[in-house]
Amino acid sequence: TTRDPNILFTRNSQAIFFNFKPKPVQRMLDFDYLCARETPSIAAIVAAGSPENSFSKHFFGNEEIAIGVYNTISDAASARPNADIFINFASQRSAYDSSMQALHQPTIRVVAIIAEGVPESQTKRLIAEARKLGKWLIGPATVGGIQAGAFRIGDTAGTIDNIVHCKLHRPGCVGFVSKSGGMSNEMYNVLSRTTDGLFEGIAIGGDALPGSTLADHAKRFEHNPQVKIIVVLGEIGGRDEYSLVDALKSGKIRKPVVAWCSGTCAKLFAGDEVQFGHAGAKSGGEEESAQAKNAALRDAGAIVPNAFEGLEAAITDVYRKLVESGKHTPAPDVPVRTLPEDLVAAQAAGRVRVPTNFVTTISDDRGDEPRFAGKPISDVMEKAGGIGDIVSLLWFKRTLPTWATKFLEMVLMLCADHGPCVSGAHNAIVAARAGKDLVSCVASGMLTIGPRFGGAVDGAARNFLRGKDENIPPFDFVEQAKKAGIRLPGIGHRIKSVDNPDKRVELLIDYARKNFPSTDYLNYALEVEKITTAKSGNLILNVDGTIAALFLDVMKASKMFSPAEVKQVTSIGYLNGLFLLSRTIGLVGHALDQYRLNQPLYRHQQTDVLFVNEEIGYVDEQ
Ligand code: Q5B
Repeated sequence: TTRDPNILFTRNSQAIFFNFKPKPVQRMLDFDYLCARETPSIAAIVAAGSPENSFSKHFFGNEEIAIGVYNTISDAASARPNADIFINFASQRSAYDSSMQALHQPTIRVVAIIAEGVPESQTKRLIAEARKLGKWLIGPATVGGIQAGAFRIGDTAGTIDNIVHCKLHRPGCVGFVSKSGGMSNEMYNVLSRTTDGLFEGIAIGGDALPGSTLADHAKRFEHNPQVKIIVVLGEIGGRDEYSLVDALKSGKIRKPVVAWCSGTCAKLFAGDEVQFGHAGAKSGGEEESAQAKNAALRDAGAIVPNAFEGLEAAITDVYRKLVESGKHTPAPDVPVRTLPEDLVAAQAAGRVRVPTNFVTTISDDRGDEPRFAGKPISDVMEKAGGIGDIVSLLWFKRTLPTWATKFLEMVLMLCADHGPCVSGAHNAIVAARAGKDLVSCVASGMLTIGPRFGGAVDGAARNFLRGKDENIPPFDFVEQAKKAGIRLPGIGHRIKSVDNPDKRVELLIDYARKNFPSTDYLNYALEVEKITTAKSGNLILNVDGTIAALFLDVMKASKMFSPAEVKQVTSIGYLNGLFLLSRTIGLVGHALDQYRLNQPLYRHQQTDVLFVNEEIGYVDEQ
């Protein structure tokens, strides 16, 4: 950093970037890398509402770096006192407040305001404050500026290709100042062809009241020994160029100045009111015309061509004389570093191929509308009768017949809940009463779904498939499980029994009998039930077992599943998924119910626990 008021930037300058915009931040850091800067030019980012100690990841060449993100300008300035430039990407609504705050930070020397449309009354106050505090304002309504090989404000000078093409990665000898950011880019190109390149370029912005003027920057360049030629691009409107005329006439600027004011064509338009793109670029009195200003500059000693087309030749001529007279030794060309390309950009341009990390086959949201199993959802909605059709597409990737999707819907409806005492609901209730959020309560309930509770559907399907397909007599089927010490999945219930039948099971069986083309697996499961209920009344075919047997019947009767698919359906969790999906409805309901009832923390009764002291081998009663 430097305290010389004429030097705004160096290769070590760092900035605070206000109102986080990832692209210009990365563009600045990419420029730093091209210039082989040792430190990134952005020391801090200010983004209102950012949590304490947050940071943002960016590339500095090949390396990833973390730049601190601060909630307020003063936080950023105190954390990074070396950063003396404030780059303000605020909207025109908040540019004034943030710029004023930045001017009042003792560490900030330069404030660049990018926003267009800042009210002139606010700019006037900012200018007055900047003058009082001895600080520099660049803008508003500017792309910013660039010091070749040292520091770039935001998007100045465009793409990396353009920067390299214009040799902006290393300093030349031209100090350039312009109102227009767009024309600056054009001039960087001209300067790279006609001279050894730019030293520093500032776009002061197109407003009628710029924070700093063409003359302000030309005078700075006069005091900078690295600048040998000053090039100025003014335009119609305003009187800024006359300060430059005064500086030339009074001898405050002695270096060669090549200048041009654009907008000479305004006189060709009928009438006297012509407004160009910039707010300040409008015809006023004769003195504000481009012709008058060009004449005054020429008269004051600036080299002013007869037309914009002559600017390039004028610069070439001045530069050649400077070199020939030995007053300037052309800056050597510096090999430019190659900026690593972003993977996404390289991939989009087809320069690299990258293997994907994920594969999906069930849905796609990339087009005009999402597709479920290849079908546009508008089509699905037109044809689907209910949620069973959606499950059919997203789980089974096919359109099951209506009798089967209706069966799926019955399962989802019938198993949605089974009271507060079952494992899942109980867990959800206890979690809700412990103050947990909805997702945690539902997850806590779901986690109980397993081989004993609700998650016996897949196991039951595998067993009934084997028993039926291998023609194992139901008696043997039960005996084999007994010998192996296995409880048959899908058989048995805590409270339901032969005398207290499960209505859900009855309804499912009734539906299947009426609507399924065949129910071979259900018939086999019911034969098994005859054997188990003969042992004990509660060893009924339970809801899990019924769903399992009937889904086997769906697969067989629909003729839409190969034997390998049947095996897969019964082995990777499809059928337990039906219970999970359905019971989630009840679990959400239970958690919400507890919140609604404002129930206190649950603690289980100690009297309901048998405390056993295993070490001394007796039951410890108190
Ligand atoms: N025994 C469900 O048992 C339960 C036997 C068996 C052969 C069996 C038990 C079981 C398999 C898993 C299963 C899904 C733990 C159930 C569901 C959703 C729910 C829940 C709800 C809802 C119940 C007494 C005697 C013992 C055992 C023998 C028991 N089951 N033998 N195969 N399957 N089933 N789960 O009443 O000789 O005395 O030693 O594990 O299908 O989860 O509403 O509650 O919607 O939320 O505790 O419907 O059947 O019987 O353990 O006292 O056993 O029967 O070997 O014989 P219990 P236990 P022994 S539906």
